[in-house]
Amino acid sequence: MNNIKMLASLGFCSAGLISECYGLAPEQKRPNILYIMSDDHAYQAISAYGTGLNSTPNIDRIAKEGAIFMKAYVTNSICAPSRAVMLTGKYSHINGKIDNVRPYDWNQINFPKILQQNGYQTALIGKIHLDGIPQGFDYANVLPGQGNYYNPDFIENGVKKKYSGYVTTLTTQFALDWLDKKRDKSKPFCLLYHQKAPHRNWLAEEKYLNLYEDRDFPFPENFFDDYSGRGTAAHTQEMGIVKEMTWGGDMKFENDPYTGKPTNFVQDIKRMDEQQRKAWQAAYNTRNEEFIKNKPEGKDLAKWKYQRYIRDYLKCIQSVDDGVGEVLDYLDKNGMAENTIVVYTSDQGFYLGEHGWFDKRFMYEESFRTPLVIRYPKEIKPGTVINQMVQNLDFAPTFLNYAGVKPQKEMQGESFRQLLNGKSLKWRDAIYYHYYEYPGVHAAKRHYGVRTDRYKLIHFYYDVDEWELYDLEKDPHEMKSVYDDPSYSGIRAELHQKLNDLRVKYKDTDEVTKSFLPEKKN
Ligand code: SGN
Ligand code: CA
Repeated sequence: MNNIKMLASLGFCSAGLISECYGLAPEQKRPNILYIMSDDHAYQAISAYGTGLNSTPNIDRIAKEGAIFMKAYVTNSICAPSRAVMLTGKYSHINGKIDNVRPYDWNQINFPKILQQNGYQTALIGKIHLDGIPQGFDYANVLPGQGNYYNPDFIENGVKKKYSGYVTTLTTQFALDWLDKKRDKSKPFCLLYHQKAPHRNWLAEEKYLNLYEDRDFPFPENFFDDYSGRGTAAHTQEMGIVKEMTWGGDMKFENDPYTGKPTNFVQDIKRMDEQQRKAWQAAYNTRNEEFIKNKPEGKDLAKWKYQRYIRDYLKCIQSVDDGVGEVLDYLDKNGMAENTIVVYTSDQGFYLGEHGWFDKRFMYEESFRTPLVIRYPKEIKPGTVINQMVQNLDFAPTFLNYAGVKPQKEMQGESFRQLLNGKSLKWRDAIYYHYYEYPGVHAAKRHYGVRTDRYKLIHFYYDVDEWELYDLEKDPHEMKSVYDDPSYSGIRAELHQKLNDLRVKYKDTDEVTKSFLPEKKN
């Protein structure tokens, strides 16, 4: 046993001694961590990913001055579970937060708690969507639940208050205020700066209400997908832009343009002040009237709905990107850019019309995958591109690693620092996924699966028992399962084996899966 390990095993690694125990010279400054996360931000809507949809110069700056991950994934593509995974470094079946409905246990260990115990100042600002009082933070100013876009409530260290303004700009303002005035500057910090936007139902900041209205966005090539070539799950989901987007909340009509009946209109309208409401009406009224005159049908209606969706969605992202620019400027102005790790990611991906969908949940690529860019000038070369598969499971061990602290041994992710500093290229060759929230909103069936660099095997279960297999090289848009194609029988067997191995490795056995099934009603 070396000296460090011996000291650690004897319990000598208390707060303050940690940096010495794990090999950091005491005089070496531990990095700050600025962890920026938004909600439902698809990688397709970040210009650094090269899809050409919109322009996000500030998020792109993180990628240019640092690294971009081309294959970053989540373990369970839905909001609250994803956040629980990122905090704990453990899969949903271990941390207990399998869906948006079940309670989250804040008493369990999370990486901010460990950082706090090791001399970090920690803060959580914005959306967290986990019930209960956040633990592990010296300062918390969070939205209740999903939060509101306009004049939202925030809960500051347990005290709820309504604020005037737009949620994205307020969240940024609170983050800057904490960085500048509220933290203990003698300590390194870890700030979770988490935006609600661009979550449904995509309400833009006043100044962006007219952005993109003169642009027609291209349709994904599988926008009119008929789901042939796949099993039941793709056929029975309820996340279609045409079928499931509502006239009120999503399309912003006070009355259904076809029946004239009042819709369940945007709830935030009630929170808006006179001026905000006027800006809204000015932006939507004329366009809505024009639509009512034309009343398109069939594919034209589908296309119109898509354009309204994508424009509103992208407007929300513009405010998120502005906020990123403001915090990056703050670091520059205060000489902190060099010693601060800046991460930008989302709680999961999102469908922007691929397969005709919005929302997420499925293991099909656009929701499974999430954007991830990171900057740390001390260790990461500008322009680094990472092609290995990482998951949100890896955040906790990675941040602890950078802070010079050993992760809790039950954590299931791995530090991806080694990929970024080029020290090791040994890495996993497969990732594991498990989604649970069914029956539930959007009706995406329960499933788990494995993805390798080239293939994806998915098992849909509960009220079906169906397998799908995709060759992502030949079929990147996942239009045809080759599970029953005899020429893939070898690959299929290999993937089944890999899936079993991963279920054993991550302790997600059939018994465990069964324990999370809803009780059958008699
Ligand atoms: C709300 C949305 C859904 C969304 C869930 C979960 N409907 O219910 O579309 O899938 O949240 O989203 S809404 O009309 O109320 O916006 S998550 O990001 O929190 O998981
Ligand atoms: Ca989300």
